[in-house]
Amino acid sequence: MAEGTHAGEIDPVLVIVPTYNERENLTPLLQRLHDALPEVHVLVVDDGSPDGTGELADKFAASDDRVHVLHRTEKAGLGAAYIAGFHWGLDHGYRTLVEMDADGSHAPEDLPRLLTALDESDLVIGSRYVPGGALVNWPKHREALSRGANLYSRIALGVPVNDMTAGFRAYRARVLAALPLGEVASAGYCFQIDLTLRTAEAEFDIVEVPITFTEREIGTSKMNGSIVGEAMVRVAQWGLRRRLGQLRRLVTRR
Ligand SMILES: Nc1nc2c(ncn2[C@@H]2O[C@H](COP(=O)(O)OP(=O)(O)OP(=O)(O)O)[C@@H](O)[C@H]2O)c(=O)[nH]1
Ligand SMILES: [Mg+2]
Repeated sequence: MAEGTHAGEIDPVLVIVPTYNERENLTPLLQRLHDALPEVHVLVVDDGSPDGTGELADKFAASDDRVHVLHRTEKAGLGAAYIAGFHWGLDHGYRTLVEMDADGSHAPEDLPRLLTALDESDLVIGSRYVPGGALVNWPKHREALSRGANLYSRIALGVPVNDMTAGFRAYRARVLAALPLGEVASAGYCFQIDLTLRTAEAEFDIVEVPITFTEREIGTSKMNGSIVGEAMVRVAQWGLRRRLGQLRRLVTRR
């Protein structure tokens, strides 16, 4: 057992990868991940992908103890897949839980830096929008949408994080264990804003480390208008709640 590991806790890191129709991307992802970090365990959370991603993941799991698969029956969104993955990871005693896309946008080679930064914090966000962060091949309209969403969220919520929608992150298990995961209803990338806000409000330490984000080369994006709409409405509601709370505290202090 490694130093600092308590009984019942597993030292390896769990990388949770939600998948929907990512068959072509899964093999290179697992290969690169285990080349970069041979020790990490992976949990593929597949929502019954029609293209057979789940079956391919099962094949890897059958021959590699580091690979696990959670099958869910229908496409229920990124947020629900991660919540299920978090519960699985916490139940199995992992001390570090990583979020990572399957589409190659997040470079496994960046993960060691995220994990090193987690020694000094509770949540590490792989950030596109801090010095050293980079975007490769991302269409201008997607970058504009992402930067706009982050600016809007930062102003509405007042949380000092530059890349709140980022989906490449490392959490200490104790953060996720402390958050009311059962209450998280956000489905799309708003899920990332939601958990950032909850982590900040619970006063855990958050740091951002720069990453290079690369547009997917294979497969199709699951981003759509309803995902953007969900984020705009929810962030406005959270922002209002936070501002009213601040106002109330200001008034009652007098
Ligand atoms: N299990 C599960 N995974 C999903 C679902 N929606 C998206 N994913 C996965 O979540 C990750 C991110 O989804 P993407 O389609 O790449 O969405 P995105 O990164 O926000 O958008 P792009 O920048 O256009 O790629 C990928 O690994 C997807 O396969 C879902 O409903 N269920
Ligand atoms: Mg993507």
